[in-house]
Amino acid sequence: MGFLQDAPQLPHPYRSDRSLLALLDRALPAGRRAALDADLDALGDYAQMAWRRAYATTRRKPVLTQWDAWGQRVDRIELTTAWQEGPQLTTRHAVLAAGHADSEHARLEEFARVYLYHLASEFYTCPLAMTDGAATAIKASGNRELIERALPHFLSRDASTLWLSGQWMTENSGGSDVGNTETVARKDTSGQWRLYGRKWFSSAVVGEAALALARPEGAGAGTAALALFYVETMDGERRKPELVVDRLKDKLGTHELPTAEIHLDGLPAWPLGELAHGVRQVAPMLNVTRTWNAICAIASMARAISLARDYATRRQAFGRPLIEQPLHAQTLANMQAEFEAAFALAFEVAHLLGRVEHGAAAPQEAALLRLLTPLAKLWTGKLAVKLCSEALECFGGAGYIEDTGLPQLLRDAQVYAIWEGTTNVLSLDSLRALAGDSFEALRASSAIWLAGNDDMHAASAIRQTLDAAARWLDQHATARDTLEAGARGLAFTLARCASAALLARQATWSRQHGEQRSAAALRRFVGRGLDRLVTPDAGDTALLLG
Ligand code: MFK
Repeated sequence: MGFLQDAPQLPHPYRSDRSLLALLDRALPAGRRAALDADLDALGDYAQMAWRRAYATTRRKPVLTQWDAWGQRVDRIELTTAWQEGPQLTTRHAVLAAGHADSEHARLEEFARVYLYHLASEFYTCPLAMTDGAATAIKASGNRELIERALPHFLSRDASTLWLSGQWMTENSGGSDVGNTETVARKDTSGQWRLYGRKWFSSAVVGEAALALARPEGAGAGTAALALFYVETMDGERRKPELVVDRLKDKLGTHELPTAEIHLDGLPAWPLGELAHGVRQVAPMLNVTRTWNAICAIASMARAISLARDYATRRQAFGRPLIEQPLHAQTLANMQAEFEAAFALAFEVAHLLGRVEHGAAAPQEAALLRLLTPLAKLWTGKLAVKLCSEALECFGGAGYIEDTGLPQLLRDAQVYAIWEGTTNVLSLDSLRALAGDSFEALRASSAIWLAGNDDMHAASAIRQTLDAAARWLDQHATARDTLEAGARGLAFTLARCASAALLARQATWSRQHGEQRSAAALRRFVGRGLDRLVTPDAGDTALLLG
């Protein structure tokens, strides 16, 4: 036998992740930090086992059986192994329950778990995200009856009582433009609301409940007339007959996730609150699932970089390991710097969410959270694709071969930029946030994050770029089309500034603890430029599209 290449090995996802360890050591009180360790260690063990198992087993997809042998409609979905393990594992480690614990650190502690678990979960994290979002929206509605009925199930620490919730918004007529929703809510003769319509992307159809947008019969057109309803999908062991699973989607990635097209044919439903402004009511859910999206995106980046770095120590080319080749080392270091900045932003959103929810936040932090949530979601979604693609290239041809497990990383990463709002929809959402006082909150917070950091070049680049963004906003404040056309550039600029300032805060702390890497990440990240502002020329755009 000739030469055989060593496969990449996955270092322990928790114990080897210096970014996560440093963040938790910095942000959590010692007692909470210590209490978290066992769950994170176990989830890291599971992630490492799942990566090894993926090598040894043939990948499967969920299978929908619509009819049983006797002609009965059953719509049964057989799930893959990680999905079968999901309820036990996630309730044992309190993945969802942790996020709703009575502490300002609850969300940080939850999302540390999510970050470690996500890649091993085969996207079981998708229905978990929606369940978390539904719990948050139901709490925000103040609907006591629903809070008492659903939350003990959604946040259960016991797999036998766990319920998952879906989020049924997307329809053929309205993906981003949810205001086009065609699903109708109609009261039956007994006064029970029932939903009629077709939902086009339902990723948690295996769940026991869902939040669904529908238009009460007779209400007007548009977003404001939509209402938000709570539904339950099961009648004991059987799916309710008023919920019909039409088919499972054939997707580019996330193959283990049974995304379905469904019909609602009179499914009983209960309004969360008033029978209008459903999008406003579902917004807390959207902001939570967008946070999940960002954390899962950085988990994909961490996995891709971890494997590429390990492989670079095993693979020799031109007489030395790849990691000693200057250009390869440079490529990996650039990836690491971009990742560390995105990591800082995504976890700041998680931590802020907990602080705001528990009334521990300073007044400006709620406005800051409103802005950073879409920024983190949109930027990490794009960056995950870029870094996973770059990581595949680090393996040469092997990165293009299915049974290395590597192409799946890239295919799955593409979903982050689409789910829960595309990059453009999120860029426009950041304009919504900027209409309030979130820009000033970002400026003030950046100054706090930069305090004590001795990287004067980084501090001045961040300040100057924020000034340029403020000027850009002023200049285009009344030209709505230009503002929208440049919204992506603005959003990337603000995301990069916020991330750099957060990285500076981490670097200051890390230096005090004898660690120089975050400072290097900051220098490298800022060196790659913060300003992505553009003022598109409408005439050129028209010419290019003509
Ligand atoms: C593993 C990771 C797991 C991740 C989960 C995966 C799940 C996958 C399944 C899906 O992808 S489901 C589909 C996701 N779809 C979307 O995310 C919808 C994309 N479209 C938007 O986000 C639009 O911006 C939106 C529908 C929310 C609003 O568009 P409109 O129709 O122009 O509404 P409008 O009038 O601007 O906003 C209505 C109200 O909501 C306003 O409040 P008021 O009624 O008080 O004026 C807005 O301020 C408020 N609002 C909108 N977005 C908000 C928000 N409030 C807070 N936060 C937000 N983000």
